[in-house]
Amino acid sequence: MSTAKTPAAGRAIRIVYCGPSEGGKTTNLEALSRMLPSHSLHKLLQLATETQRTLYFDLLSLQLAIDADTMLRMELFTVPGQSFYLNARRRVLREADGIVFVADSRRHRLDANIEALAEVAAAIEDAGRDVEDVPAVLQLNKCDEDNAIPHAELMRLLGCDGEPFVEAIASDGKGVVETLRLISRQVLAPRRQFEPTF
Ligand SMILES: Nc1nc2c(ncn2[C@@H]2O[C@H](COP(=O)(O)OP(=O)(O)O)[C@@H](O)[C@H]2O)c(=O)[nH]1
Ligand SMILES: [Mg+2]
Repeated sequence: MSTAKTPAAGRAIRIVYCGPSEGGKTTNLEALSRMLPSHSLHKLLQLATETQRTLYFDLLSLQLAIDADTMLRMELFTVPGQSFYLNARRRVLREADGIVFVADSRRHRLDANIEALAEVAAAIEDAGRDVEDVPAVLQLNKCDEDNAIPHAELMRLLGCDGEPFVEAIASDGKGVVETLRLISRQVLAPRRQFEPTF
């Protein structure tokens, strides 16, 4: 009997990692590409395939088995914090199914976080979408740093009290899978009963 799974119809689920430069977006994808295959024993996660760098973003393609017969493609992108061209940013955000905002917890990066967050919100609205309607997760990265702002204070300063967040040390792989799990749940839950097991 064949164990081949059929790909789900339609395009891949797209998750965009945004945030200030040097916050740890690329590090998230690098950590996932290392960590996910070791979780492949779990039924829902088949494999993490490739990373590739382009002018505009990093891309990590994943395939998830969402039930016994169906594979779902998921693409994780990063968008550079500064040098990202407006049109490309709009296009990526227009097509995003979910957003992970990677904040840099270091106190001296607070303004950069606030600026990047405002820029993402503006780009979503430029793309004709309502910020409230786009599934989003905040990752508070670099919480290992001495001058990291405690999470409750940082969430308040970002104007994000009550929003879902994950504390992370992406360079150690901490909080990285949790972040993907949280955004996956938000993106996929409305479509079907889905509980990621990675
Ligand atoms: N201390 C610390 N450094 C980190 C963490 N995450 C990423 N970095 C480092 O921060 C730098 C910038 O990360 P990068 O992923 O390139 O940032 P990007 O510009 O958002 O893609 C790199 O030197 C990473 O190794 C973390 O959680 N803690
Ligand atoms: Mg990067």
